[in-house]
Amino acid sequence: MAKKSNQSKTLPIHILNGPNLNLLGTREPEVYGHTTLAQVEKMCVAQAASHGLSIVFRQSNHEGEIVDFVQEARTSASAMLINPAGYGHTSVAILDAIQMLKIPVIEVHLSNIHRREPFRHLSYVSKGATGIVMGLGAQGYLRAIDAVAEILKGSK
Ligand code: CA2
Repeated sequence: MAKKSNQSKTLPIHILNGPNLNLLGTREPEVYGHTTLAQVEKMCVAQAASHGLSIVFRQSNHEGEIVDFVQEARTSASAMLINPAGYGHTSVAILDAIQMLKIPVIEVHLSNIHRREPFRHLSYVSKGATGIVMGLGAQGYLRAIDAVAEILKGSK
């Protein structure tokens, strides 16, 4: 009979994407690039696997659903990446949910929100984030996964 391993498997990294990101790659490529969200997901799966990690990748256009996803991460994720999209600039509810997490949280933005319109300069989510990656396009998700892998390695 196969021996039971006492090595516990790391929980997946949850990657949450906010409103309109389902349309990524189809409009405003000069701001957000040509990569679709499905392609970003594939890239994230590969990057996480290179660190021996797995991901759960989600997108929602609904604030309450994103709050539900964040709450779910409390017990089923080792870390969370979140591109809150427009809700980053408005949602105290998403910030409140993030502040209940005890895992690393990396906020990701494709664009550098500080080079854009003043109303994008404030992100409520930033107050609850361990770290922030912005302005690197889809590559930013991969760098955020690298950061999380490093943090999780250090906490083992
Ligand atoms: O740069 C980012 O990642 C943003 O989170 C993207 C949000 C924007 O409201 C934030 O200020 C910065 C917008 C996501 C909209 O997604 C689109 C996808 C395809 C085409 C146009 C927009």
